[in-house]
Amino acid sequence: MTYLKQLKELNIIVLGLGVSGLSTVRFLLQNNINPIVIDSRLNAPGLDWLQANAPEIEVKLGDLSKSNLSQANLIIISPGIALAQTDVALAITSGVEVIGDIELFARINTKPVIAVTGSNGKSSVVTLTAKVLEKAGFKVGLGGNIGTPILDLLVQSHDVFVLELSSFQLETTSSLKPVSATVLNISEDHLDRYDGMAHYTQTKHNIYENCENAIYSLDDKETYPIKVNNKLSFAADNADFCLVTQNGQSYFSALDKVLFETSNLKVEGKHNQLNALAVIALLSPWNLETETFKQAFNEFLGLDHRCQLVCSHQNVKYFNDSKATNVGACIASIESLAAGSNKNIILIAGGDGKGADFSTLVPYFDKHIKKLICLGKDAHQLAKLSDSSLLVSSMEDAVNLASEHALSGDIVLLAPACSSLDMYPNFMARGDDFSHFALQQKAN
Ligand code: UMA
Ligand code: ADP
Repeated sequence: MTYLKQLKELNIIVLGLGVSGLSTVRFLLQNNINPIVIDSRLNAPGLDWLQANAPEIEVKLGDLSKSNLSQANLIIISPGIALAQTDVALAITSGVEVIGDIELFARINTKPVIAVTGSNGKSSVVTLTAKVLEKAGFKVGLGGNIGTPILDLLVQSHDVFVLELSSFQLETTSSLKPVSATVLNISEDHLDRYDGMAHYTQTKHNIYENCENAIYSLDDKETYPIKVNNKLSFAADNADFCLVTQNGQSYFSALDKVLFETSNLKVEGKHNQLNALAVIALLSPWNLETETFKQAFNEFLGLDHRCQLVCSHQNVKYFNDSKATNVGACIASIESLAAGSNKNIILIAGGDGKGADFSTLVPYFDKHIKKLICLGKDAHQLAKLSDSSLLVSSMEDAVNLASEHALSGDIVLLAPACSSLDMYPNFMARGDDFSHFALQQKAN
């Protein structure tokens, strides 16, 4: 019996009605399976769609303890809800199987998969990987944490899937068999959900289970795969996929073969070169032409809200890196824009730190930050770390203050080291707000 047929026999709860929950419901309905839908929010995002398109579906909203999760044979849980949530944990103890949408996809999908996780660089790496594959003529399904829920893509025909996976999604995924998989890097994130770094790291390592080729960062021991036979490393130096210098020029190199100059990669910064090496490594089982990588690298201009130049005004550049939602990303951002030992950056940071220890930022603040402008829930915690810090209560004040302090040649950078959810619906809305006020400086 196929897994879809087995599902028809089960009493299924879809828990969470956000982007992935709604996609799971749609997928089940397309296959004539009617789940019960439960969400702790009274105004769950997918409610309008459900009421308009499938009013027959039973929906329970509010307090999960009143929803009797243990009545199900299978719960398909949204990534935003932890397995440790009391009612979910009780259901698991009473024998209910709990999986996520990625696991459901893995049990049904028959096409090759490339899977990417890590604390930073996931979206950049999956997007560039997909671009290279498309250039080579493949029909690519790009989804997961990047925003397109993967079950939406399963209904279309694809040659290969490229998945961005968060630690939340990897908590509930066990059947994925990626051709290549990577943990790009590990730095502090989501410590409000995990019992420390070891727990967070271990969850990320689920991506290597059953993978054919494990791609890891030679410079980051926390990414080293343990059980996989085929391992390939990437790093600036001495790795299977690395950078080499010839006649004063820097080149990408793959398994001792020099490919092409790194200047073909149009996105800047060392972290983007490492991401590009990871892309080349992930795609090594496909044996693509070097020219294909070169062309795709030339055409990839980066994603919005990732170290994106918004405008330049009186020789001050305004960069939106709203996606720098943790300490590691903030450091990468500062390092890629810093001008030697000049303190040329006015940094806007703050938001919800998700339980992170901000102290690793101090050397970067001391070396490169002219003024630190802090806002949001954890503003005070960040402000304590620099003598130059100023507190504000809105993005408008943050950008205005930054502009007052900026001199010709300086950079105003939004790289919050925090999630946006204390003030905005998502990191895009925060980035748009910053860009709006940055452009207003130009107009004034
Ligand atoms: N929530 C409740 N009650 C519920 C269900 C959810 O309060 O019953 C809350 C969650 O705690 C969370 C919010 O609602 O704060 C959204 O959770 P969700 O599981 O409904 O999220 P989706 O809308 O399905 O979006 C999810 C991913 N979100 C999370 O993991 C929190 C999206 O990643 C992803 O793009 C989408 O699935 C498609 O796969 C976002 C994200 O912030 C971008 N990811 C984190 C990150 O990148 O750091 C992991
Ligand atoms: P993710 O999807 O993991 O959040 P993104 O590709 O969206 O990663 O990049 C978010 C931010 O993280 C970037 O703007 C940059 O500041 C930082 N970043 C990207 N790649 C790396 C990397 N390899 N190492 C550290 N930081 C990175």
